[in-house]
Amino acid sequence: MTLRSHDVAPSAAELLTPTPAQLRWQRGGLGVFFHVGVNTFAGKEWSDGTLPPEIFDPTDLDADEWVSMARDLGATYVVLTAKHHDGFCLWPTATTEYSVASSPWKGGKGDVVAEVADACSRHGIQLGLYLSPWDRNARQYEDPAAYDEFYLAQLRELCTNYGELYELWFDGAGSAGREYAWDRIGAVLEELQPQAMVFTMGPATLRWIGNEDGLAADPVQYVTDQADLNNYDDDVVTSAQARYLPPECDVSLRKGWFWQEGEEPKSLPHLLAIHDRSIGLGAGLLLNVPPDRRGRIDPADAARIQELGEALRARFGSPRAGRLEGGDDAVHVDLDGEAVFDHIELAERLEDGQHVRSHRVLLEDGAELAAGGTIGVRRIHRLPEPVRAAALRVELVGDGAVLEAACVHDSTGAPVPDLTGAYRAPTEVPET
Ligand code: FUL
Repeated sequence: MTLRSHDVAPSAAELLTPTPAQLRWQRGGLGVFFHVGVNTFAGKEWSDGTLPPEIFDPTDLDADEWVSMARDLGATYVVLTAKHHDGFCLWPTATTEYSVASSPWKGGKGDVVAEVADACSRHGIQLGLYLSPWDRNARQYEDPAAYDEFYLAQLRELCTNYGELYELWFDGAGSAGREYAWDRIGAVLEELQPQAMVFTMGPATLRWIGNEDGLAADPVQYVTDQADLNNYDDDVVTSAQARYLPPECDVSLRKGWFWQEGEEPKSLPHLLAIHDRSIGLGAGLLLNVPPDRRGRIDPADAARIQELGEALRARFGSPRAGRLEGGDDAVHVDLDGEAVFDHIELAERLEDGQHVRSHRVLLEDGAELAAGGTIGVRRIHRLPEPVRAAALRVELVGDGAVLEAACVHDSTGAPVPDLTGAYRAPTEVPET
């Protein structure tokens, strides 16, 4: 499979620098994923397109609750599974009867995508949509030319009827070896949603981090010529030329992506570790919080998300910004008087590409506080213990590297991440 640029024939240099939309997305950092559909009502992670639409019947669907939870957590966007691999559409599409229009929910007059889109505009949150290329219900699927038309029609509906989209999530699962009409898909996006970010496949502007654990690892390179495609096999997408393609880390609050009876949310220390290993390393984080059979957030999940929001605010809510002085490869950071801190946050200037290959943070007497590889849009170092200092020195290695910002945080009393946990998301193909 081939990656293509979203832009019309960008130059080689342009390929290595972010578009304004990519930079905006990177600065946004955190998103919340909502997996909901027929699977929610069948206790399944994947289904094969034969579950009856009648089982989709949330008793109390409240998209406002979902989106306000995301906003309170500090997310800048949400992504909703408008269509998962089973083919069931959460909007009343003209392309298939396998949709909410054939369900009892709201007498077949409901539209989950519209409810989430409306809640997003009320709460000032951006909307992303997941439209699975793999479709196990569409009778056209085995006829690629016919399926391409069907899929393009679905994409047009989503790109036309729900306002500005922030991200299109093209999930690679189930699609190994299959080519879709990416040129035409790219043209629809150019025409209808030119600012939307595109996840991993086709005219991608983002790439999957390569696991479903929510974990990046230093170095986090924004320029690459390949990206992993899905969690279940080794398929990768490659492009002839390396290009700017920042990573998104996706992970579910629970074991599964869809709400399942008996599953528990991850612990707060685990979620904080995920935060530090994704956002803290300059990647994006898309955290899944699956609505339950009522169409509400499970109370245990809602409580954990609230705890997470409070913990993040306790750690990062009152930054002390530093004033940067001096040269490009050794920057003096003036903290405007003595500060006690146990986190240091750095940001690199990215407008003309990612340049920092390694860096160190020192006290004025030369004692090293932290060191690492890439910085990118944000790099957070947690110190083993609090430090008192009025200034720092940041040393950068990398041609053209420029430090854009530095600040410190004091997280005294805030919960600590559990960096010892060896949690891995399942990589076996789910039962259908
Ligand atoms: C995977 C899918 O197979 C899962 O069901 C889920 O949607 C996850 C985000 O992506 O590839």
